[in-house]
Amino acid sequence: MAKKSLNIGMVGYGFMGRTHSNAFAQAPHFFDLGYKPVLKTICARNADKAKDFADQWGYESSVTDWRKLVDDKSIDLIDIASPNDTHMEIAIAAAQAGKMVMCEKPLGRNAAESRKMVEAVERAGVANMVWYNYRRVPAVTLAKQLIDEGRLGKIFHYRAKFLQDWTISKDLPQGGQGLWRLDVGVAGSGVTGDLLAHCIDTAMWLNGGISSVTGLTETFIKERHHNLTGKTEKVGIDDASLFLSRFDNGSLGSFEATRYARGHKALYTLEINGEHASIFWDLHDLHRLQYFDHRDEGRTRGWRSVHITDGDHPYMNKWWVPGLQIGYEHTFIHQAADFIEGLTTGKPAAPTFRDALATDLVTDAVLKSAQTGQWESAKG
Ligand code: 4PW
Repeated sequence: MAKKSLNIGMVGYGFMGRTHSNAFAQAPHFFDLGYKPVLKTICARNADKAKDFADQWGYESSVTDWRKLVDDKSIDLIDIASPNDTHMEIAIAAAQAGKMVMCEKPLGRNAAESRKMVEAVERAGVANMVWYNYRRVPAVTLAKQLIDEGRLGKIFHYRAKFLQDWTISKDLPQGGQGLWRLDVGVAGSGVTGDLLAHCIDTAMWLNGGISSVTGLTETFIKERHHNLTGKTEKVGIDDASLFLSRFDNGSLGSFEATRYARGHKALYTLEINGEHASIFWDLHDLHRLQYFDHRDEGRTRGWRSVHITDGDHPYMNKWWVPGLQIGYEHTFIHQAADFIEGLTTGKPAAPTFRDALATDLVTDAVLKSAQTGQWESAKG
């Protein structure tokens, strides 16, 4: 039987525009979905590039003004993969037009923007989701299952890092295509919103809410050439951000993100230590979950390196034969599939805009604490 179409209007054709387009294109090939995603229209400011992107990815048409997507009655879902300063306006307009909305992380440039976006989608009653993709690495999803089953027992520590090194050169400009992440007006913050937000989203999903934080940020390069103004401008983003936290369940968190860790390109690691067991995961080795269980028989007790490639591991029965691996792009495919499944079951897939607001409340608190030098509430 022909499936009902889910017509997608995508905003943005950069790195994330590609990951999202690929996700919607691939999801129906591997997942049995109640709706057929259709790449209807791509929106980007440059008409030629938007047209090329449409041809390359199979979009039916391209436009240069996102309002055309909002006004287009045939579009069901608007997916926002454009820079952070565009998220709020597009999401609110899309929701008011009755469209479903998906948005790249972070939801807003700050929690105040995110709150308005939450209000808009909830008032309109439209399905919504934020692309915190790392939840859907099968090893991370397995970690969630093990924690929810109580295998770790009471949790004492949560530790996460996201390390990169791509902004160390002082000659790297800020602003414009590909470099908007260095422009505070566009991005909202530096590594706090860009990298720590991922760590916080995963942490709260695995270990519950964060109640308070104390943070420390630094901007190592104070001035950079700005591509849009043509002048040397003060840098407003945080280059590195670290914080300690208290979770609602009494456990302690430590988090670090930087773009100044020479040699690391995207090293996202997390470790959780519980009363009975510990878990360690590393994005560079994403199909492995390191697991230690104190209750194992003494002579063979030790860290197990679990290879997450079997059919009984999360998502893996959708892919190849046991032993074969999947990668980064699959996390987005899983997310697209889960979103569509949520439409069918009526049980919305997480993280919703409201979930992502909770993350932005934590990042706001980290930035505030870095200014005040005090512990700050992470609940808004
Ligand atoms: O969202 C993040 C990006 O802004 C990504 O997960 C990694 O860090 C890769 O690029 C940046």
